[in-house]
Amino acid sequence: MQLEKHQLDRHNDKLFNGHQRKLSFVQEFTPECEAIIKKLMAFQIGIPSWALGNGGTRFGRFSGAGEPRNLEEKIEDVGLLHALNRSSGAISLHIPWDSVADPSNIRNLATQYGLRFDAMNSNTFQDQKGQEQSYKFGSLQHTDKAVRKQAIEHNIEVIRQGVALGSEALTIWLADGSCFPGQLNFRNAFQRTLESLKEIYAALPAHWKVFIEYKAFEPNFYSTTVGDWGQSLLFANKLGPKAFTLVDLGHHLPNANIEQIVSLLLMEEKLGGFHFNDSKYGDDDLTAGSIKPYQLFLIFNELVEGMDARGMDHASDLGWMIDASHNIKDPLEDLMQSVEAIMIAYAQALSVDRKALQLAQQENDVVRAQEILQQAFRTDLRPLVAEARFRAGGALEPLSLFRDLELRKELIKERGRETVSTGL
Ligand code: PSV
Ligand code: MN
Ligand code: MN
Repeated sequence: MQLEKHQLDRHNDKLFNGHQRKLSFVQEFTPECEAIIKKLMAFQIGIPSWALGNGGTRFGRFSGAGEPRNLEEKIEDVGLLHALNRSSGAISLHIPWDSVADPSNIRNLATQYGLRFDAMNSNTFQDQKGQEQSYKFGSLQHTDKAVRKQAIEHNIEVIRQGVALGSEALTIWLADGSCFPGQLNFRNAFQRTLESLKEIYAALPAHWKVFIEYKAFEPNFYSTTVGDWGQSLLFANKLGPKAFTLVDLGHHLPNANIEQIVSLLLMEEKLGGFHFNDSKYGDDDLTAGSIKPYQLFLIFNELVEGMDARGMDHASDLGWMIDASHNIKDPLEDLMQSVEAIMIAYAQALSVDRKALQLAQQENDVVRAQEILQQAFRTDLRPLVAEARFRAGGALEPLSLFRDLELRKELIKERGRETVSTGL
């Protein structure tokens, strides 16, 4: 299903005057509006192929109707999102949940929707049908060489598929760890994982990156072999210049200071990318910005500061992806909300008065420093985000257009009510 130009135009025409009034107000009080709008227009967030259906929880799954039934339809969904918000110009695949039978067809289809392929994700946390070795006791860390070999080969196969699609990064998230004290020797597990990662690293094409995603808990509940940013950074440093740490916001112990982690990883030139989501308790995979919007802003504040200090390109030097799961919301609506929240946090971080903040920090003026940050956070910059979307050819209000056109109903007509999308 394609969004028609006349549908977009009608929507934008209807909202244009109100939008202009809000925009002029923001422009009056926000210096550098034009520069912010340009940066917002360039900023794209990768959509995970596994978040286009209702994942449910381990207690149940309430199937959503009209979900994509294959990779082609997932690309169609992300294409629709991108047509609405012009900020979702990439899709991140998970292998083998996504089966790429004909890469050149899939690549052409994505190009038609203006999409590129973000990081490829491997999966050695589940056993697949017909698989020889089991990952019950880990994959790259496994005590049995045959299991490690199988997991290494899978990752190399994912790189191969990614090359065919034009992706340039591999994200490795390992469920490896232990459930009970004494189950494994931490050092040996680390060393075996490192040896396995080295083999995968050696298979990376010259311009590729590998992202090592860490997670403190789940599905192993006593130890995780890549459990935090320290362990991920150790692996990345030992592997070499193409290896980086990936930060998934839901993978920390409660109250971790993620913005500080981000700042130091950037300083070490080892921050590779993000999985955006939000959480209250654990790896909840909720809509970005739905629980802790101030944290999201503080993370972007460090990103903008740290990337500018190193002369990095905001849009292309890191991998920006969402990692979410849906239980009760329409996945496309939820993803639109996440993208919007990320863009708002980014816009607010761009609007921080950096010079004044540096001065306040230098002078230990704690109150002033807080005022500067909160001034940016409490300013409603949604008109700038909408303007960026509008100038890029998107909808002023993507979510209301999606609802007004009853696009989910259209998808149900095409795909039916009983649909199950692959993923979590
Ligand atoms: C693990 O919790 C994770 O965050 C990793 O990124 C996985 O690949 C993803 O979720 C999808 O299950
Ligand atoms: Mn993740
Ligand atoms: Mn996760």
